[in-house]
Amino acid sequence: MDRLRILGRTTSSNVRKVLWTADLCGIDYVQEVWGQPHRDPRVPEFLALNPNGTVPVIVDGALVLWESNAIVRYLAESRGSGLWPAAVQEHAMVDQWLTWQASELLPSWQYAVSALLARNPGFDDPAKIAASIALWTAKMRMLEDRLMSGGGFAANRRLSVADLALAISTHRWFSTPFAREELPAVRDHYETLKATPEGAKYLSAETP
Ligand SMILES: N[C@@H](CCC(=O)N[C@@H](CS)C(=O)NCC(=O)O)C(=O)O
Repeated sequence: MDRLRILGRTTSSNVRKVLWTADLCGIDYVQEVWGQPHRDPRVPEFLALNPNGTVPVIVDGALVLWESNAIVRYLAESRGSGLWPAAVQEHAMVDQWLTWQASELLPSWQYAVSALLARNPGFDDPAKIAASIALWTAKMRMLEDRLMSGGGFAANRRLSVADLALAISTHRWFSTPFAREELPAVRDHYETLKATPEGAKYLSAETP
């Protein structure tokens, strides 16, 4: 079988989740650097793989897959790594936190990160920045509670793909310049993962 293809630039947080998972699963993959400003994904060749025109995308034999959290689930499950537990109730918990990362946590920080970190034009409304920070902080407090009651992990008291996705989001929390609340369990979770070789690579200052 051909090597797994991972299409996406490492500067994308959604791509980093996938690369980190693939590394921990010991997968022999080839990365193709798609995404602005490197290679515009909104071209027919790429849109044929992902009609959203976004990265990441993987190609694994006949399977073409997009949506970063679907990809990390697939890689962890298909490679039999412990990052996706076999027991249904255990993987349901991992799935809950993965889904929460994408559907609740990520939207909460988008305005604040666009304004304060990316400094994108048009994101300069103080009221919207404050609202985004308030919502983001509320979500991060939920993560703090979960990590405190969960032995320092998102689910099942052990490492899973949910921890990787959450740490990538936490990286935004620490990279964005604002007076953030101190959340000790969140900091421990982040620093513990960042102290691993893969964590050091994917939670680095060059990739906020
Ligand atoms: N929900 C999608 C979001 C994908 C997405 O928005 N990717 C961004 C990078 S993080 C992208 O492709 N931006 C356009 C570009 O890089 O050219 C996922 O989780 O995979």
